[in-house]
Amino acid sequence: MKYPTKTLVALIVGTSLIGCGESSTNAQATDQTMATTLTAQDAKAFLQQAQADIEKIQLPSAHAQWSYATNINLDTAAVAAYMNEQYSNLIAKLAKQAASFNNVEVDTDTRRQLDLLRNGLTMPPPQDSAKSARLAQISADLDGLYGAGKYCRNEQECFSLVEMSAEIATSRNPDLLLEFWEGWRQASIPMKSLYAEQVELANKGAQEQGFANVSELWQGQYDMPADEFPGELDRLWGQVQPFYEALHCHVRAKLGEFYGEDQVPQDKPIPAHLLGNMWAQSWGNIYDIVKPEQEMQVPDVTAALTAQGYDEIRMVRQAESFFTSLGFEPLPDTFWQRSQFQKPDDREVQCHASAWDLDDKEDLRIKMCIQITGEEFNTIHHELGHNIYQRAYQHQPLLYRNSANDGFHEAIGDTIALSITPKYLKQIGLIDDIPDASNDIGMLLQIALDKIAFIPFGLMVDQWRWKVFSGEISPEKYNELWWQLREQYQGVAAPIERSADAFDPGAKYHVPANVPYTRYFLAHILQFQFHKALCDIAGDQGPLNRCTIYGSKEAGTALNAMLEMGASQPWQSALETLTGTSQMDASTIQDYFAPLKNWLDEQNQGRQCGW
Ligand code: X8Z
Ligand code: ZN
Repeated sequence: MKYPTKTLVALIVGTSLIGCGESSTNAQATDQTMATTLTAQDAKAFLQQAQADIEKIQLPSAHAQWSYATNINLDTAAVAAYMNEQYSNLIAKLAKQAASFNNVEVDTDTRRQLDLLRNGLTMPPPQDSAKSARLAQISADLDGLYGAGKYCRNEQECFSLVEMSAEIATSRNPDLLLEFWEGWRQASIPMKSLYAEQVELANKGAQEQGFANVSELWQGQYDMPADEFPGELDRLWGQVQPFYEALHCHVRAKLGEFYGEDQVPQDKPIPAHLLGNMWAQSWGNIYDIVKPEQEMQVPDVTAALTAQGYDEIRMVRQAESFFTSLGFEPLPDTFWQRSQFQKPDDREVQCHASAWDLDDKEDLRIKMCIQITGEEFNTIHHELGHNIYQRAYQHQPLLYRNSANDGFHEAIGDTIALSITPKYLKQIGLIDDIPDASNDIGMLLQIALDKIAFIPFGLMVDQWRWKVFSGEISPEKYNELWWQLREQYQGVAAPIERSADAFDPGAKYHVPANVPYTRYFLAHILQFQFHKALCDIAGDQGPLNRCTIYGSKEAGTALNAMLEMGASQPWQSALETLTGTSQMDASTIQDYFAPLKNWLDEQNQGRQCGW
């Protein structure tokens, strides 16, 4: 997982430590927790030792994960699985020891660190060494199946996910769209039994840690009682839902006009292969189909990048310059030497974009298979946001080297990308003129297709996993529940009947990679709150969709003040530091898109919305 591969969150999937083989320092930590009467001082000593032990394994573990992700083969898989196992075993052991201080009176800071350690694993290994080894092997295998996955039309013609995604973005041939949509989902069929086995093993690990199951562990990461968190998500979704339904209604109507209402029935969910994205999670690629009738000028970043001869590195340099314009340090030379920007053609790699901090010092990297498109330009900003965050909190104690909550990590680069407005594009010479206000509906629609369409997808992925991990759903029902939730939240349906062995959740990276997904839902709410706060600080008076914080040192300083806190305070305090409020709140989204909502409501008059 790559954003902070080596932070606790990532460990989960990611790394591991020196097996059960214990260093003398480890033994000391263990002895302390076995003492009969534990004191606050013991807790502090334990935490200090625990962090030293974790630090030692993090670096080799991160290197093993990097090697695997950038060169998928039998050998790198074995090393990655081994290091993951060692690392997870260490954290699991320390988490149990941390729990022995549950009834010891300690200061707030110590309690927070103990809790972070107790909750630190995404997929906790069972104590039984055969089982923990199996769990690590399954994780590596699932990762590899996804990374090396492809669809072969026949013996000669195979397509990678990157190639099929590019076609799904631009092709308007429904037969080809369907072929690739279905083809990619063949790659996840072999994952199903592995996934089910993994659920059993990780739940066992969670139970040994005192949790009912992995879902409870995942829901307990948000500085509020675990059982209140789902309700918080429902509240936020409720703020966005009417807008989403208006967007859905318009998009379905336009798709119906384009492909015919027999292909896109107007009272049913939208077939998932027609939305310009392999997972129907962001719809910006079909802007041309759903755009307003009235001609509108909307910057075409893909065309501008191509026309100006941008290559992968220049795109990353351009993104870096946004961050330096805010006062952040340039990325180190090693970033440019060690990152993977392009898909190598001599080996299998995990193309899903990620950002890495290998040593909590200067070894920052990204791993992407960059395409020269506006969408990828945004993703580069997304990834650099992770790197900038990682660097900002690197002086915190190890257990605080993470974001305030995982949604914050995902929101920073996206926040910067919200500043890629026409004004900014003109400043960097990518466009010549700033379209006037009469074009705003087009521009807002383009952004809503990416950002608002995403929100219910960002929510449903873990609604599925929570039910899987809690045991509410058995493997025979995995796929059925997936499509039930896709319909319920997104109003999107499988275009063809799914076979009994299909495992469509596995076709989405974060499922085989075990990266929790609620973070992206939160990030899509938070990034608008951050953008508004930063625009205010930068003194931008105009509408939010036209604001860019480019060049504002004041905005950069304010952002950095939140980033450098890392996870040292509850996220509510970090949020307040930047925005003045301690609540996640989608009313900024409502304000940002208000003119578009009115326009959609007008378009939808006389249409039957809903599904
Ligand atoms: O996985 C990502 C990033 C890496 S953390 C590229 N994203 C989610 C996805 O691709 O599904 C960013 C948006 C949502
Ligand atoms: Zn990310």
